[in-house]
Amino acid sequence: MTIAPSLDVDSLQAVSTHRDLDRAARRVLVTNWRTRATVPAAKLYPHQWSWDSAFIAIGLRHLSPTRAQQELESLFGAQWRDGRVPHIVFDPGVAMDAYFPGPGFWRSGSSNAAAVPTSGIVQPPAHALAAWAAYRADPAVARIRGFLPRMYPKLARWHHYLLTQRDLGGAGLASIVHPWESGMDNSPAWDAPLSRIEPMPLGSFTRRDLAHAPAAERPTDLDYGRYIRLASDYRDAGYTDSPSVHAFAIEDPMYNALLIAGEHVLADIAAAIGRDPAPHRATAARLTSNLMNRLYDPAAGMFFPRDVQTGEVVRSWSVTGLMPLIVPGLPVARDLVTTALNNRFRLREACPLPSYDLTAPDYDPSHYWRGPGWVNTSWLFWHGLRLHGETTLADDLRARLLQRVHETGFREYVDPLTGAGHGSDGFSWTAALTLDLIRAA
Ligand code: 9WN
Repeated sequence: MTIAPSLDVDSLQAVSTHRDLDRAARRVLVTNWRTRATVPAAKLYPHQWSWDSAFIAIGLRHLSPTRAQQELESLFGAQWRDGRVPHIVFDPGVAMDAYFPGPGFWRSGSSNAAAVPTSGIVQPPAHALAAWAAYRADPAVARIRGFLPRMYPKLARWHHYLLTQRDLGGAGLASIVHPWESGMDNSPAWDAPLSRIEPMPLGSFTRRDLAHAPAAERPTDLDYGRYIRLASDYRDAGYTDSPSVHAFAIEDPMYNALLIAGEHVLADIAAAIGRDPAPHRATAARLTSNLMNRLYDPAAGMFFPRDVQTGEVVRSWSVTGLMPLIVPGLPVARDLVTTALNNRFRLREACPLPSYDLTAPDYDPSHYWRGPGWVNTSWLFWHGLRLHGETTLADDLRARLLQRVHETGFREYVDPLTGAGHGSDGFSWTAALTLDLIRAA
């Protein structure tokens, strides 16, 4: 006689919750798909964004491995001749003024072979991880499409750009040169370095974001004035990278952690297509040691960004400082987990992982990157927990994230303590990573 495995009430509920969520997540991804890529959110972000596409591909692979590959291929189709992957690829079919700053502001010209209009700054390098995930979803299809042999040189050039042109501190780490490049635009970590920037006068530009999101949740006009000043100075310098051009230059922990994790993956990709993986492994090892020496504070058990202009560490407890958990072999993984468990981030209760220190006086649960949680950084931390054998914590985080999304919907960001949803609804990476978490069981 065979005995059917019994499921308790909680497990049965989880199964049906996951089935509903899975269906709803797929619907968001289908709705937000345009001709060759997915928009982050239909109204607020009507073009293709760089690191969004990486997270979207990680989820999209469960729906269609081919589409996941196309998502990355279309982004890299707009790669610049110098190797950079622009943070926005504009859809020429969308009104020029639907998003500010649009193509007319950036004037990317023929910087990429396809002459597709793009922005001129970059975003965190999550793409190698995404490409490997898309490949592994269906290696046979990927092989027929020649996906890895086509993507590998592009990914390698992208990393090369960051490792060379963006080593502005000369210490072997990549620098971001605009808060938008961090992906965590309005993080309190950027307040001090940004305060040195002369803002562009109000009235010299028109914001579009406030038509789609409450002003109290978005960056202030003063912040925007500084964002636009930095972007126009970079543009007017012909997008040249040098410490004299970049008044804002930061070595960011998450940015570099993604680059290191990406180099590990590039080694795997190189091996899979018969190329030499050794240089990527060597780069990953060198960068890990630079990350530890430059950005880790052992007394705090935390990574902090470093301001390249002043040489000083920015002691702001932003979630970026926990993200190096995604680095394979990180020597301080356990200490980082301990930090995530303390009152500042409350890993066991707060969900998604707060973007900023819950105990800070300026913690704000509904203000862009100044407190609320995002599913992408939580997903990265979950990935890091699994990588370092913290299975119980990883499973617990996964279950609570899925429950949160079930209750709140596919929102852009969420109050980590109350679960109140904010920003866009039908947000693509929330849906994509939810799908991935469901399928990870
Ligand atoms: C500027 C698209 C992007 C995300 C960023 C997020 C936000 C843009 C904005 O939206 O940034 O790039 O207009 O605020 O901060 O992480 O990639 O979803």
